[in-house]
Amino acid sequence: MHRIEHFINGAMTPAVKDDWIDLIEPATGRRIGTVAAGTAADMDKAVKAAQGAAPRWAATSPAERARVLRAMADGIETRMDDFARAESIDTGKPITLALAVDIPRAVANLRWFADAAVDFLDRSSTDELFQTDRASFAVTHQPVGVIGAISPWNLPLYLLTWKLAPALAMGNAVVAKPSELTPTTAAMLCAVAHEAGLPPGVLNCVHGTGVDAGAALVEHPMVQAVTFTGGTQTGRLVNAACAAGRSFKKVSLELGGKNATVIFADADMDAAIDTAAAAAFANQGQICLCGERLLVEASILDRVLEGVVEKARSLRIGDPLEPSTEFGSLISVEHRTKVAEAVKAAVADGGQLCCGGRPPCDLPPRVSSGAFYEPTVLTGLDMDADFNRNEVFGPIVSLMPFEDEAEAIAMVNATDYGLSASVCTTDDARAQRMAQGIDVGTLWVNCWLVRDFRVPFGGMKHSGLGREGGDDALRFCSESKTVCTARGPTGGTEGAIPLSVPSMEADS
Ligand code: TXE
Repeated sequence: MHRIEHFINGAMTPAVKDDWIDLIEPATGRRIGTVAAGTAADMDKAVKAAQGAAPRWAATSPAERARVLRAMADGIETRMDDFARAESIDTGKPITLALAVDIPRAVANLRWFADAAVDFLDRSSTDELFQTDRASFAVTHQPVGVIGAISPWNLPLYLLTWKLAPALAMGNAVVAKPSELTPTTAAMLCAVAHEAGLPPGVLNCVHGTGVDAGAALVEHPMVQAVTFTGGTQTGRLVNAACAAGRSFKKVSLELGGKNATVIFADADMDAAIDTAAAAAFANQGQICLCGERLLVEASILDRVLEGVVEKARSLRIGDPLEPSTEFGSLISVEHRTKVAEAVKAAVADGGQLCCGGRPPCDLPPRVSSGAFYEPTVLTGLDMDADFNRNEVFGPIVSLMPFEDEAEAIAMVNATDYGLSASVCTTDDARAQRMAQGIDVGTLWVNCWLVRDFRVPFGGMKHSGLGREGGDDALRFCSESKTVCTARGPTGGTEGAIPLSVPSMEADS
């Protein structure tokens, strides 16, 4: 049993109120510990600690900040197995996935942004200098101050470090609010940061529910920017709160998706089926980029259906801590109920279950009470059925036929979301036309979930606001300031717009 406290000003800190949230291992249903149920009072302490530490950290050289971030990455890497085990226990994901993706990616986030910030600030000092005959302009990027980072439960350490690495590397102090369902690796990260020499107050972590701790972070007047990954409804509340205080906060929202995988008859069929199955079932379907819709050219529908069902049935479901397990538990019994209800409603709407649609029955004894749900394949639903429009966030895929490119594009776009899509085709010109027509932040051609740190990541429509990754993240974590210096003895105002005209001042 472990007990997780807040991390404030460089130390594990008891909560102001003696309130605790039970931590449940989703794969077993057992209580494995407790986490502090933070309140506005805890958040205020953390934000003030961050505010106090921010100026010194901002004044530290980018190279020194990069050194500390790399030391944090090393600290996680040396404890890779402990981190992966903790992530698997908290989330129910297979430990092999945590070892192959979640934790290595957290290490890479810290290392990549450490170097990227140095490079960005260096490039900016030469690339963002502009001259006219009247003046020279220099653009600088200074830290924002205190950044609030709110992260979800599906990829806990991966997404937390994705947010705090650019923030810290650019010289900001951070207050993190990890998901109350999966706080363990965040607490371990704070210990690693301390060992790595991150000065007290630069990274703080307050645990607790979204409505208490999360809302208090977003509403705190000393927080200048909020980066949030979570559900679309919550994102709406966060966005409103960021505009409601005395000043506008910068806000970055990575929200849900109802992504489609599109398979044309000319695709490499085996590879396309692998891509569609991975997109549907990875992390038990709990990734915002998962493909819950599978659009298939009508002539190959039966073949793709057969292939995806075979993949779904072949996944080894079991104890997430067993290295042979490929498919683990959902995040909670409550979430499984939500997923099961979405499937029930889909069947009532005319959908046919081709496999899955229930919890597995032959689980090993240790995990027999876990929140498992079989990989599920549905067909026969109309494009505008609820299931095909709303994010379910579970291991379910709905197959639908299309006749031609135009129909495929219309179907991909027929949701309020616009995060990502995958198109499988061997026709490059067709892939280009699809890319033109589809409204998403990321389109994959003949692949899924291939990522590169340098490219922007985010969604259109209800999938979010802004972009993270690469320079976009570094710009979000800084304020641009332009210094315009007059050239020549006249002060450079000759011919300039006469800003001192009273009527213009009145207009502005
Ligand atoms: O997410 P929430 P939930 C989607 C997915 C899922 C649904 C709900 O469809 O079924 O969202 O999941 C904090 N102010 N995604 O309820 O509530 C919360 O404590 C500030 C997609 O778990 O959005 C947690 O730290 N913060 C997704 C974080 O927000 C608040 C990943 C996310 O929780 C808050 C997860 C508030 N008022 C769910 N309320 C993705 N995009 O990958 C909650 N939080």
